[in-house]
Amino acid sequence: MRSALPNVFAAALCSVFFALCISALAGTSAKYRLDTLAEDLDYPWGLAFLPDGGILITELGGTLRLLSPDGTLGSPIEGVPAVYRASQGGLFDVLLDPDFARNQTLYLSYAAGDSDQNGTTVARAALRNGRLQDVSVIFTTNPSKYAPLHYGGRMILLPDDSILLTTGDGFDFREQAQVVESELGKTIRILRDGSATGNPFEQAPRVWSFGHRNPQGLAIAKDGTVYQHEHGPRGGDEVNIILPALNYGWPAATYGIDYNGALISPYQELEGMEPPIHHWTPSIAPSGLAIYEADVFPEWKNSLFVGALVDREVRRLQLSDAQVIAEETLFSELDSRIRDIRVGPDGLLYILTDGVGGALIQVRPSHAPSVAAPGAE
Ligand SMILES: [Ca+2]
Repeated sequence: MRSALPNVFAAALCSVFFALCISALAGTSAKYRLDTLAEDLDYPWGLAFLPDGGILITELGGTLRLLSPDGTLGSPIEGVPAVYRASQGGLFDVLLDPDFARNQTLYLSYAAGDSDQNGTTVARAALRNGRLQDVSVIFTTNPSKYAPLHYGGRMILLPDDSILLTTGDGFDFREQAQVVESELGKTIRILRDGSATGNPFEQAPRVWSFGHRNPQGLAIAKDGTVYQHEHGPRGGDEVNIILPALNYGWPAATYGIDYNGALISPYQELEGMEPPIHHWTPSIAPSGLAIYEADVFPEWKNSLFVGALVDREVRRLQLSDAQVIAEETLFSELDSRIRDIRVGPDGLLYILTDGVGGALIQVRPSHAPSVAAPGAE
């Protein structure tokens, strides 16, 4: 479809003005092309790669779609539990069970409830004969809240095959992010049957870490490091490394201010609270997070890829020893709000653009032959 030219002019300039260009260039960007694999998606939000090469895609309105290995986009899969679709609420992420090939089991995160009482919820189901069966709710955020805002909703598997889930602070309930017993503004760790053992807080058995605002990015590196990002208010979007029992500060410590300009806290950092490893002011509105450790794009190895809704682009953060040493803007030619970005089992990047008419975009090296894909040019 579209290709990016190598950044030869910048590279030439930087050979002259080397010192000025270290952080801007650090690992001159790879040459790539963008192919549209699926389009006319309705607010796509998350995806999962199936063992047979298919891709499951969630849509915020409460539909789950299958992009078959032959490139056909299926009708909504039957059996998805009813979601609370309002404002930021709806169907969020899809995560495959580690034994999916044997048990066809997957997990969906979504907003459930009504305008008085709703919250981030996780259901477990089996995808058999093209529909979801044996659906059971294994997690509901306690307490519920009323605002249809700030749900978090991203899931990953930890190395012990338990599920890590982000929840938001519910917007009107930000102080609860500092209350360990509340499941608002937390990362939650549950076993795959919804039970919880081995977590750090006796009084809050499902809570893994606290002090979060609205995390919509979660990724785990091969070495087990868990990266997360979260929306700040006005400014103060953050990237964090998540460890159990730690306090990530919101709203006691933040680099952002309130939407109306008011100070939320006089503190950007506080003793006993984990500072972000990277933060953005003004906000980019991050959604979707991938860590690139594959070999297809050697220039991008050991990078975080962060989707940006407001900035309509992707930020690549070059890592060294789990620290961000450089930042690069990519894929702004899509001119789209970016909802999710993932690394496929093939080592390629996959991007979901947000909104009505959202698309699944594949990023492949520009020198590699394109596979037959619907919408590819
Ligand atoms: Ca923080």
